[in-house]
Amino acid sequence: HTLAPSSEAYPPARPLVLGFSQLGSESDWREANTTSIKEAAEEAGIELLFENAEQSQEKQFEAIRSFIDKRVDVIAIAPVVHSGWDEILTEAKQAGIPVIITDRSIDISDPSLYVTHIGADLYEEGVKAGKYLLDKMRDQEAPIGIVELRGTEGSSPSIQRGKGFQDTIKGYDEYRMLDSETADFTMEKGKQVMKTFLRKHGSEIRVLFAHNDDMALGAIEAIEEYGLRPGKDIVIISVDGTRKAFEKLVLGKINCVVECNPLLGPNIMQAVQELAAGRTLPKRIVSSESVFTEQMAEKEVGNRKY
Ligand code: GYE
Repeated sequence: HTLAPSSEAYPPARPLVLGFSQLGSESDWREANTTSIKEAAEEAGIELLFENAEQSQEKQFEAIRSFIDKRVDVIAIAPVVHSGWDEILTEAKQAGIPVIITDRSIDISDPSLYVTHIGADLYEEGVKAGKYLLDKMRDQEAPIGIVELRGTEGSSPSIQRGKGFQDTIKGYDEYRMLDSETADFTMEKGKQVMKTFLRKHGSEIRVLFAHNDDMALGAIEAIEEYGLRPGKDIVIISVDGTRKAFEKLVLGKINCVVECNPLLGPNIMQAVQELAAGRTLPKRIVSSESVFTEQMAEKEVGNRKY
């Protein structure tokens, strides 16, 4: 897709208009992502139409249709779930509006329905979590019971982090997945679901893999209320790398945080401008990320930007 650069002066005389469909505001990661997008748009002089879908794909469809009606220059979508995007993206394509997919990935039969996907390698994050676990528990006695707090059902971070983790530990017989439930990426549900895990499995639980920090923070409360020590009696691994999770890492209540960078605003605005200038973008733009353990936490906690 291009925005007909030859028939229009570049930079264009009017500001570019970006319609952004944000999936929700379920976590600290998401808040940081939204702030980054708003600030970067402002900085780049891009007019931003921003809609929050509160975790509803239906609401995302409505937002995207309103962007099409307003004939925005570019549409960007942080998609709540993995599937079901063919029809709405076809509508955008027919209207001649290029679509950027950001953060979560989508499962689509025709890849020409979007120009690029900007975001982290979510499968790799699950692999990193699994590798940390193998390392950490190397000399521990079997069986090692694991519980998993999954993200939003049908969302790509939940599917891919879960799969990356499973693929990494499979073949090691000492590990046993005791339970795996969705807690929708929120702190409140993380606490609630962890409570039921503890009620069902008690001290058999040696490891918690939480698909994001907010759920891990909720689970920590549940574990303490149950009378166990998070990070000691139960090893905790989570994903994102928010400041609040880092504070728990410093205290040894979380053992490992796999970083997922929400600060995608500048990348997205750059992509919008390049599309407007008629350039072709790479189909995939991956952000680079680290893994942090308790030992590294003290040094890093002051540097966290989200
Ligand atoms: O990990 C979680 C958020 O899609 C990668 O969504 C994102 C995830 C992030 O709610 O905290």
